[in-house]
Amino acid sequence: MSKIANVSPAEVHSNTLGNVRTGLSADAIAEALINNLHCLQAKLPQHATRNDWYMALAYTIRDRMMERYMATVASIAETSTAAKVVAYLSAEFLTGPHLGNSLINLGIWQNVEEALSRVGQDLPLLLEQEEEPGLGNGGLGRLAACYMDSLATLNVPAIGYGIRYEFGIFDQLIRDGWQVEVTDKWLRFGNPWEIVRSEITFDVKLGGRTESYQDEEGRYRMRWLPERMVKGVAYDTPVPGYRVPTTNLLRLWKAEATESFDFEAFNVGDYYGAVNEKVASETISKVLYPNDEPEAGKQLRLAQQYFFVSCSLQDMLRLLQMRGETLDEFHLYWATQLNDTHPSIAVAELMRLLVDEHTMEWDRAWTITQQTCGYTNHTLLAEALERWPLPLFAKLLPRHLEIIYEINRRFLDDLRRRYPGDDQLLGRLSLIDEAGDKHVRMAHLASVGSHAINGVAALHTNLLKQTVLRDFYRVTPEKFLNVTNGVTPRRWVALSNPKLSALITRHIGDRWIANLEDELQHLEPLAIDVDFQRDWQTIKADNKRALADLIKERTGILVDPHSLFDIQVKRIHEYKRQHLNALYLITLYNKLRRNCSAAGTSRTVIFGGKAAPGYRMAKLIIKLINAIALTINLDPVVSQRLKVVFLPDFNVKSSHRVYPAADLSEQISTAGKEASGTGNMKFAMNGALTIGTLDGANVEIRDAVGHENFFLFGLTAEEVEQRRAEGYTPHSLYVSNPELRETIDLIASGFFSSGDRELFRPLVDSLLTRDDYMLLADYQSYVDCQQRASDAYANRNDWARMSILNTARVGRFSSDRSIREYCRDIWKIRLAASDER
Ligand code: 26Q
Repeated sequence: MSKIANVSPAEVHSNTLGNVRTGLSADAIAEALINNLHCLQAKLPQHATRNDWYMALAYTIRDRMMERYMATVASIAETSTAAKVVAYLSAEFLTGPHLGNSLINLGIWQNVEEALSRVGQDLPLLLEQEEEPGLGNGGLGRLAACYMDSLATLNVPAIGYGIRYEFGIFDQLIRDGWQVEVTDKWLRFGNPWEIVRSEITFDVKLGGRTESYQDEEGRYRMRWLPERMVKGVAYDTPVPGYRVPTTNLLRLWKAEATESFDFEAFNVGDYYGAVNEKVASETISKVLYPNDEPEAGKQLRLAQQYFFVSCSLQDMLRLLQMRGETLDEFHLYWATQLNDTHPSIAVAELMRLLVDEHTMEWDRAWTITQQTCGYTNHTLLAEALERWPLPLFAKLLPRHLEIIYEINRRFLDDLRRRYPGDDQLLGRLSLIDEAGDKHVRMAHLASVGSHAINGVAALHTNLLKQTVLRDFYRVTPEKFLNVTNGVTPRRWVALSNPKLSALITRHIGDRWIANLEDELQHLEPLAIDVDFQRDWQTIKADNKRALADLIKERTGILVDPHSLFDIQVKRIHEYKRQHLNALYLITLYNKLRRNCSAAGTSRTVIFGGKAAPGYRMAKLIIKLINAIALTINLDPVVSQRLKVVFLPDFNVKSSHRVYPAADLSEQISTAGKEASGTGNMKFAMNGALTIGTLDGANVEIRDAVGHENFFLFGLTAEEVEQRRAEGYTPHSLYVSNPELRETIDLIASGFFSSGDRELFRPLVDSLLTRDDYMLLADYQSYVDCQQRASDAYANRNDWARMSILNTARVGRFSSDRSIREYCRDIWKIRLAASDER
């Protein structure tokens, strides 16, 4: 044992680390920067590149999180603290860049700015240098990141478990108006935020078969004889709470080859083959699937899910044992949240670990599994519910399939007793879909294996109970509850909108950052204060200029910061109806071509978002938007009043510039299709007014901000269903509405495609023959509503008042509120008195 082992952390801190590693003054930080530049980047200041400075700064900041991080980790692994720990299981964590957020949460922004200026560096340039970890597709992954921030801020000990993808979501280029995907090499220059835990590794079995045997005590048992094994290695990223002691961790697993298995058992004498095996093992954590809906039958995707779930549960068992608790206590120690069905194999894996590997009796293991797991559903789209073909499942996870059969047998037996003779009900609830090719229904596995099932907005939860999980609601209504999503005000206001933050703080103090729900409403009286309105408008104008600069840089398009900034940023999907926005643009274009009076509202309409690489229609929508943009922006008359921009590569980093610059937020999904939406909240927090349907969290946002401060249009979810039931015929709407007909005809004529009538035909045909997402049914109502928005914008002071009210009234959409609800209703975690509201 080295001598240091007996030294208390405080002594280590003062004796060996000293000020250079922990000091928060500008002096200490400046010294640390030079020190890190020297020791870690091997550079003298005069030779350092911008990236060298960025790395030196990142390590300097990371150093300053270590003490709290180690204390939190110790508290998770030690007996002394009795607190329950949250394990947030998610295949995606879309954290975005870490540097700025860390400075905000640690409260050292100004000192760092000062330190940098002493060494001749500029913070904004270094913030720009960070390559963001794009380890998620969109809403679901970003929600996980917001929840990690709130968990730490509320001092709830938590580990986010996921996958350390080597390649995150692709970078999007736009070439000739089309999306082109480029691999995201985010680890190219190293990742200063992570700490590799080479000693924390777990083996994960794959494939092969099972066999029964009798153990020493004569019990009949099963064992799994896998075909291959991979090893998961833990990579930890500290997650500091906002100005609190708690610094949680994001623990992401990287797949590597297991030395023993690949190199000794099978490949003796076959060096080349052994290396190939190694490569094959590592593919598991190689790349994030770029679809925001499941793709059928991709074995590697199932392997990814099982890989990270198995490592995570093994780690949780290890930590439980370190704490000296018995396995019987698992659910008292861990609250495990399943972020959609992607980690739902956890239900079968926990059963396998407890029963097969730790000889626990089935019933006991089942109680523990149900007590620990909670399942969050994020979709109502039937086609987006995860199902795995039985043969594929059996091949990769033979033991889990047996366990699922056993879970199912017991579940159905129980139902048979409760609902005698209702075989249809049993068939609908079964974990196995027997219609046609057999499938495992992952939402059913997650629902049966959890004590709580939640939707992500009030409407969504209600629809869940009536549609995709209707039968589960019938048999276990007590499991269902709603937790409306939220977003973290640290990243989405304090970090990305510093000027607005300063203004708010000047008037109501800075407590809003950690207590949005109670504090932000104090802005309300200021909504009619003309001086405040003026300051508010000035800041919005500044933010719009900053976005205009980004647009210029990325696209070459010049936009007018005085125009109404009308923004739709989100994944490109037919249900989100970016093409309804496009139809409106063409309509407006036609109107302006006929009569472009100087009066009236000028608009800049901005789109951003990625399409799944295999989603043909979504990619065609991007092409259409760019084609319309080209025509309009080149029209010498119309372009005075209207500009259209497709901002390429929308991601967390660019979104920091987008939300603060919006006047109007487009939330126009077909009612009943968007589970919640979270961009809607980010926009409103930054003072944008929403034009939207009664879908997802829009409903609650509208109730919060006041109906008069929200531009509502379109059918309700109920009306959508009714229209469909009546037999919806989009073509008759096309025939009866001349403005709509002119709009669609212009696309079909080849006007936006150099005369090519074929290019956009799939889009036009889809609208006229099926129109699955009912754009045409909502078209007129949308166009009229846009007109109301334009008219309202003409009165700038009134608009400013509404904008302020939007911000002031959306405090409840803080992820702190969501996490409080998860703690209270699902995880049964009591917050410290000081963290209660
Ligand atoms: C599943 C299996 C195979 C391949 C991919 C997937 C996959 C990956 C990502 C399926 C779905 C997703 C992402 C879904 C998502 O982001 N949903 C959004 O979640 C938000 C947070 O709750 C909601 O606000 C949005 O309404 C919802 O669309």
